[in-house]
Amino acid sequence: MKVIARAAAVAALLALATPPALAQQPKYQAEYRLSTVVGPAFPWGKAGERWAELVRQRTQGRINIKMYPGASLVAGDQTREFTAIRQGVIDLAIGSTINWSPQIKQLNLFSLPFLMPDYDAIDALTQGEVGRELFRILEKAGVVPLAWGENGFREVTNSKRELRRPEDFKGLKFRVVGSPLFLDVFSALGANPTQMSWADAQPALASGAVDGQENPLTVFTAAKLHTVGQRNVTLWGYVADPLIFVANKEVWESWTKEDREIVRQAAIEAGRYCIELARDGLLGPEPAVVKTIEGFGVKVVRLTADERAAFVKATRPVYEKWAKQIGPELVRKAEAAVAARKKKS
Ligand code: X2X
Repeated sequence: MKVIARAAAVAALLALATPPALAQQPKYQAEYRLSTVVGPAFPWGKAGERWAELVRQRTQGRINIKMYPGASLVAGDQTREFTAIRQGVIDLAIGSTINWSPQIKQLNLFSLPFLMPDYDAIDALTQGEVGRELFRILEKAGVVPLAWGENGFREVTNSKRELRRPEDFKGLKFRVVGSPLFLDVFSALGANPTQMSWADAQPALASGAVDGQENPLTVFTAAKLHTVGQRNVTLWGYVADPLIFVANKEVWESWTKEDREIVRQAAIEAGRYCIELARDGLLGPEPAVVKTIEGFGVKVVRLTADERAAFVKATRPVYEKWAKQIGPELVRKAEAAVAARKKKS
């Protein structure tokens, strides 16, 4: 007994002799790779820069984030981004719900046509119980969700004609993003949709391989889509894609508690900044960004309530089909949150 007690005492002394700071000093990488689809000319990329900057300052450079726009860590294939985060090819990301929805089917929620009539509806989802549920789903999928940002309401544009009625879509070729839901929406309108990455979309528009596309107006202006033939814009606000800030789980766990808190808080602040930029010039009855686009000689179509209702009707079967895939309970919860939303804007 005595011997054992002495051995325990020696072990305790040895443990004390090891300086705790040295024993617990985590190994940090020289650089953490942050993936985004677009760069600093866009609210999304500006938010990435802000996140990196805040973290660098507040950790005194311990955590050095470098942004890789153009989804370049996955060779531009934005629909593979989520898998690459899980695998550790990407350390941090700010991703669109659309691009991650092939892996996380519930993220298709925001792409249900005409679910969200205004910005308050987006907020009611992301800032409420639905948003928390989606974060729990992401956690279960093995990543660490930190904050919400925003890409924005996606308006439809094309080089050929004004789009006022579902019939106007007939036969037009559209580039759509990589969730099959978008193929269904554009097919329901009688158009010919083709999935391609954002990197491929711009040359395809320039060459006329496709006639149109859909993206937020901040993307239209930053990417100068009027210079690749996009002469018509229809404000239909059919879907909006929030952005989500996440970290790879192992990377997250390699940081001290204090550093994790810094990274999370910086993501929340950069997320708010992103939302502010994404809505800047787009609020109110005659938004400044719309005026800017009209100034480029682009025809902007504003739908009447009846015209909008025709699009809601034409896309309703797609809504119903995808509500089943997303999960009827989550969709019902989202509809209730939208109906009960507080009006700010
Ligand atoms: O590819 C797009 O259309 C973009 C930039 O909006 C997204 O990544 C969803």
